[in-house]
Amino acid sequence: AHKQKEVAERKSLYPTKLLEKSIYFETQPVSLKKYLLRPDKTGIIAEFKRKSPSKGMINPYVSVERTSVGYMQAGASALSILTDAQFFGGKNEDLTVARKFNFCPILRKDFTIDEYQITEAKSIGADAILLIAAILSPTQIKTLAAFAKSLLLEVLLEVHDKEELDRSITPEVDAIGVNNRNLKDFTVDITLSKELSAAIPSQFVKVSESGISQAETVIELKSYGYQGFLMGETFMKNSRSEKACAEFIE
Ligand code: IGP
Repeated sequence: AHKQKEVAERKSLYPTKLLEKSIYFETQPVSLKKYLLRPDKTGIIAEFKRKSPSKGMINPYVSVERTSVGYMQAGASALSILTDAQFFGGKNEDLTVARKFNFCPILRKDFTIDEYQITEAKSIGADAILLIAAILSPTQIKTLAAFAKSLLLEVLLEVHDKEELDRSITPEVDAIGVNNRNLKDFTVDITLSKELSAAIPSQFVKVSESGISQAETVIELKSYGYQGFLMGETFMKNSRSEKACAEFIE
């Protein structure tokens, strides 16, 4: 609900017509899907987030420039940038900064509920957006994903269980993310990714999200068919997040 208000406010300040003047409507997007499938890459989508509802403040003074460049130098396949202010302490400018300093796919991590936010994602230089099955109807998912496609943005659809997966899956999305974090009690359990893997059709890139802190876990999830690994806290809780990422990948 806080999103609806926030989006309405931004819409009146920066109408769609204005956003469409951004140079990113003319530049070629970088494919998240392709990068995750490249065998020479780690598959790690390294996330930038200052705080979270489950952990509170993680790393308030961290530099998005240093962190994002460091993540990519460490060998990450892509970046995930939180732009939600209220729960994650993010802003659109974080993504714009990351965009200016990196050539790689960038996922705009936000609670997408409106087409306006997708135009906005494009205007700030994102290559992919997130749709969360738990907060959207199957029709909304289909419509928003088709709209993203029309702007050449890729879509990561996030699910938490088999029921969400079955009702939400649609050919307009590119990747399916299984979120190992339970949204009710914030516990994480990667067995969820293992259980759901077989239910995800092979034309979708499989991403395991949240609670990954061990290289062994990545190797194990790969054996279950996962190609993408979304990791935030493990890196961000270190004041030198990019160093933590480099050490993890080594
Ligand atoms: C990263 P972790 O446990 O490595 O910090 O998790 C990512 O999966 C998590 O931030 C996330 C998220 C989301 C954040 C998953 N889905 C939806 C905001 C909105």
